[in-house]
Amino acid sequence: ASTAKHAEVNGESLACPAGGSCTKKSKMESNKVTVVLGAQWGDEGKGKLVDLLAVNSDIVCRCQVGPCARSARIATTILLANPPVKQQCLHCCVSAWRVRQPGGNNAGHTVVVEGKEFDFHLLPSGIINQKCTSVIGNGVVIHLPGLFEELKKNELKGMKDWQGRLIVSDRAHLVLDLHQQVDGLQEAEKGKNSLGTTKKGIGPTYSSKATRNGVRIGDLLGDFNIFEEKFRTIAATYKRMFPALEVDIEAELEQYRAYAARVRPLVRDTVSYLHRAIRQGERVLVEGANAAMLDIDFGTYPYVTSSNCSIGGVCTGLGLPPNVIGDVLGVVKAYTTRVGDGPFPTELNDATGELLQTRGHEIGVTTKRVRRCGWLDLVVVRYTAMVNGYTGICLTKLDILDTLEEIKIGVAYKLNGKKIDYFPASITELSNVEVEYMTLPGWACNIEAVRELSNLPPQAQAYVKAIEAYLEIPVQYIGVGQGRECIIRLD
Ligand code: 2SA
Ligand code: GDP
Ligand code: MG
Repeated sequence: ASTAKHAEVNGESLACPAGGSCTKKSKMESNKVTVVLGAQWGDEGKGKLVDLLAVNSDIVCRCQVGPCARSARIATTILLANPPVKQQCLHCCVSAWRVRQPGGNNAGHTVVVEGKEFDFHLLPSGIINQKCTSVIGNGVVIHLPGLFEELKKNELKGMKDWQGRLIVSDRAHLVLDLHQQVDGLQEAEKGKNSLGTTKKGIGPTYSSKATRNGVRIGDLLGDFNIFEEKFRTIAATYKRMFPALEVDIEAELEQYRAYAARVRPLVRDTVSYLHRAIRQGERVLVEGANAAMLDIDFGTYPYVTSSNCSIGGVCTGLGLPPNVIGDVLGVVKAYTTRVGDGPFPTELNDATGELLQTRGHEIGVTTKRVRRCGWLDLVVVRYTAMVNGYTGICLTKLDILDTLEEIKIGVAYKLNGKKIDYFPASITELSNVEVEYMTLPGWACNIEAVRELSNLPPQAQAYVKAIEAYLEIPVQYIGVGQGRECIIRLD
């Protein structure tokens, strides 16, 4: 009888809006979304975990990423934009002030299935699972030639029946070829201060978005005259800034007419699609791109990408409210890598760094650049855990450490001889920190075939436990090899 008092909208019960003692949840709130995020500088092995979790998912989404919904900083922003309102629960009559929450192809994720390697840049890694629908959300910037190329390439490798299983947001912004050229020109202009971008046009496209000059998929599918006008404006603006820019406007527009027809069947409003799916009980998985240390707000700015690749980006990049987010899995490589420029406190410019690079095949999926390698830096992971609120950790590539006699983990930073209790925002400070390490013995044997934690050598178990103890977050998965099957699951 008590639950009957709950408000109902479209037959859906609402949770106690005042945070009272009612336990009844809305259908949205009771079906939580699982999120996979990179906890370091990217390439932690998110694609492999997503592929694994996709087996129990109906929908896999790419969001590209916005500020952390759980941080005080965002709470303040939300508060200013949305003054609290007093709400009373229709059931328990408790009243309370509540805040209404508002709601690229640079990344490369590799998935190895039965020895075949698939690499995804724009497509969610879950696309190889034929039971899954893949969603490219509004927060992603899309280079249409790249998208169709990626579909074709993976189709040739055996990816099947993607038509009807791929949905693209009409709000996603387009990366134009000229954005990619501008990316290269900007990097060249910066000379020795270049950022080491992928030159995929990510920064210039997000710039167009932020200055409200961008073109969205919806523009392409609407009145082509308006799209054309917007296109010409972007081209003219960038041409003024970079006279060396070469754009054949007429040819580009012709090309986009053709892409409009190709992409049209895939496009819809992904916000209402996802909300309907969640209410209907479909299991949604979100695959974060890049990683928290490349986040434009929380990463090593300016050596970052141009979007928010932390938890907040899941909300802004898909139109999902924070209260539907359930598990947040932080993917942590058992050592650290970084591609591109910028500070890297635990970097190893020695034989051990080379060993990690070669054993780990640390080469960029998108640009084929050699990734810089170093020891696991838990100061970094603890910081990104604050931002992302990981409920669990997936530790990857533990097998790459198999041959080491001893292994170090960065556990604290010192500046001017004093330990610091914050993660430096300043690049100069971060470049000057002295890292304090914990040293653990290696296990010196092959762990690729291990599937139970208890069968790992004691030294490897100790390594995992040390990470868990430091972060105070459970390690739920351990990657011991590249293949889909090479994983230890911990309950
Ligand atoms: P951008 O192109 O403007 O986003 O580059 C800005 C910085 O972000 C880094 N970045 C990446 N770091 C790791 N992995 C990425 N994806 C590819 C991969 C990278 C590749 O999976 O290996 O193939 O080189 C990625 N994308 C961007 C970039 O290095 C800059 O530091
Ligand atoms: P992502 O961007 O986070 O998806 O990672 P990438 O695909 O760019 O890079 C991770 C690489 O490590 C890929 O080649 C994966 O196939 C590989 N990988 C993932 N997990 C493991 C693991 O546990 N062991 C080994 N040896 N390779 C792994
Ligand atoms: Mg990658």
